Amino acid sequence: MGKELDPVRHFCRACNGRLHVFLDLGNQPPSNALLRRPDDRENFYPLQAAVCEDCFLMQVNYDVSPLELFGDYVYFSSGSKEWLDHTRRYCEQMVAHCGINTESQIIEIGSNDGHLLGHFKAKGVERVLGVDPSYSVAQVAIAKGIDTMVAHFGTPALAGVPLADLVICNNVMAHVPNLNDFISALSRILKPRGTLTIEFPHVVNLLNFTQFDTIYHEHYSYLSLKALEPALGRYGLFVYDVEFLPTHGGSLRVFVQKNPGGGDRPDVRAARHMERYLGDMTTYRDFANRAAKIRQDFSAFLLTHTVYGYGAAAKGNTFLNYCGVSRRIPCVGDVTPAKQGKYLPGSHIPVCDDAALLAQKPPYVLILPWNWRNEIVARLGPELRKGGGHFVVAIPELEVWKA
Ligand code: DWN
Ligand code: ZN
Repeated sequence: MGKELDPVRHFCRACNGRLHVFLDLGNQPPSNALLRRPDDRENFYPLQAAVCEDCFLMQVNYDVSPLELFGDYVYFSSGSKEWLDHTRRYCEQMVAHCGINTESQIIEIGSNDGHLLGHFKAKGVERVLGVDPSYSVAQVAIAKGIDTMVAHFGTPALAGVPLADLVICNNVMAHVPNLNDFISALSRILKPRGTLTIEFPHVVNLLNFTQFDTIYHEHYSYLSLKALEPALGRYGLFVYDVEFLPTHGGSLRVFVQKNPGGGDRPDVRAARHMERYLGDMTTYRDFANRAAKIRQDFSAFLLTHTVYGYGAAAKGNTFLNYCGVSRRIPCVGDVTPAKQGKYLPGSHIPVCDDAALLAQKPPYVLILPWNWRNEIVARLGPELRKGGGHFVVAIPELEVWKA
């Protein structure tokens, strides 16, 4: 028998340092792989969080193939009104900040359904290009007239990609197994005076607010300035500013250029200060203990209450599968047509639309995407209130309130 390759990663994807595993979420299916039928069988893979002992990049230590994860993607980033507002504001800001004009070339990596590039097009910027590996979401962008390349971005996929004045990487870098190749490709498409912005959920918030549910195979890395700066620097890219954003539980937007000049801006220093405990292993141990407590509290609550779910988010599946929830939750409501009528991976809970959920007069509705809590409360609250229903969130700790 030939020697099998060990699929578990022991060394850091960024710097090759040794990995230290601190949280085991069990064997889990890819969290966006919704099932078409309740008796379909999904693939399960180990889901463990680890941190590099050298550069302190947090990452999963088992890489599921991106082809399996992103081929037929069901996450459409225009599913939330708040997010649409967020991308509109970003467009306004970048037009002013980078002097974007009708001659500028803009490239967005992980362009999903193209709504962000649509904002630039509406301002008369014609040279916009999206790159996304998922055919299902790219088709929506193309139908809207957004030029989109269906490809996994990286150095092998650069043929025909122009040089850009602005390269946008919003919530995409975490989804890349080969971080160094990805950053090298970013550097190659950025004009010498171009700007690159990278937006990502800040790992400091993940750790401080016990957002363990955002750990899933799709997210190969959990980013910080501490881990990102050396990785960017290897390819001649330098951070010159950061911005703190409330999105996805607290994100960082990092501004990068090849030759920024000038000293560190105050927010860069503030971000580094926030990250001062990332090199301390007790940070990770305490986080893992709090995740276990959340599981314990929610499991006890579920035993004594009739709970429905809302928001078939990827993070919801990590949570439900870590808690070992199965059909005890009768259904989960979600506005995304591509998710409705399907079944959650692992738990096999059916996904329905808002009306079908509310028709059941749910006494308790667990909001799985806690990051959209306000928007969801506004959407469901009035109807839920009529039946005396309650909302529940489990993260950062169990909270129950009357609708
Ligand atoms: O990195 C990623 C990010 C940014 O988003 C991806 N890997 C996948 C995705 O993560 P997620 O699935 O946890 O994202 P959301 O945006 O928290 O998911 C929200 C879900 O809830 C969507 O399926 C849409 C749904 N929703 C709804 O049904 N009604 C959302 C809102 C606000 C609503 O009112
Ligand atoms: Zn490392």
